Amino acid sequence: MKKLEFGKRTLIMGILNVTPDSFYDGGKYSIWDRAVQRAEKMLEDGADIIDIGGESTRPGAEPVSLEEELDRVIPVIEAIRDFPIPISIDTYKAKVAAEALKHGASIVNDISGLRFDPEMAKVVAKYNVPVIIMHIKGTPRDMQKNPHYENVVEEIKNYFIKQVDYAISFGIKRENIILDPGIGFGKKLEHNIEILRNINEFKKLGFPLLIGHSRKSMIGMILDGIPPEERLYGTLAISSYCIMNKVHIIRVHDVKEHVHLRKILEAIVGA
Ligand code: 7PJ
Repeated sequence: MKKLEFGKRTLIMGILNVTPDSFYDGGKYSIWDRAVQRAEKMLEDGADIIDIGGESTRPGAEPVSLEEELDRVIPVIEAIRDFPIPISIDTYKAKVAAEALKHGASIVNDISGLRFDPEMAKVVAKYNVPVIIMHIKGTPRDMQKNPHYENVVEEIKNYFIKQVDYAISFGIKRENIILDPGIGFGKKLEHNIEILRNINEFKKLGFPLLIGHSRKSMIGMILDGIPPEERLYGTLAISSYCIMNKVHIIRVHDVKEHVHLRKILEAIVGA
């Protein structure tokens, strides 16, 4: 079992979309061999984890069928299962998670925080693997339709406490839980900023924290509407902030750039 080591340095999770419609990769890697090539490049560039997803959860995206999602991700997992780094499966479907785990994935990344599929908690408990519990308000289809919070940080913290209890009630071990406030998932720009500003509030809950901000719309909004292709430098700015604040995992498209970023910061402040 490939173990994740937390606390020494921020881990870099490389995003591998196996989708024809993903907002950044734009279908370039939609076919399996392109996905595998991209995974090989991420490994070579120094990724600590590869996160494979077969369904786009960008705002407004339509769900894909179970069969289609399996058909996209399983061949890619099989092709890279012997990599020396762990593979995580980005899905909210228990069946996809179970099949991915059988075929070589060893982390579950659930954007619904174990809520969309009632079987998900059982699968995670059965395979005894780390799980990322993300916060989302609404569903990918409707989440950006005027989300409202009284206190976004408190609401997400309370959600985490509730979902951790839920996970533990199914036999998921505490040490397997990773929390993620879900940048852009039912949040306006001001909410995303508030989350980042209060990053240490989430860490106080005592679980490793993941942040997924890579090339997201909050960066486009701050930078006068630039498109995803131009959001690398903005992404790196937020990543620097995350690394300086000892976030445990950052989920990014651009692995090499982030390995460089982390090396420079470690050279200055110490690993
Ligand atoms: C996230 C994710 C995130 C976690 C996506 C995109 C949208 N999983 N999957 N956290 N985002 N855990 O990459 O823009 O922020 S898909």
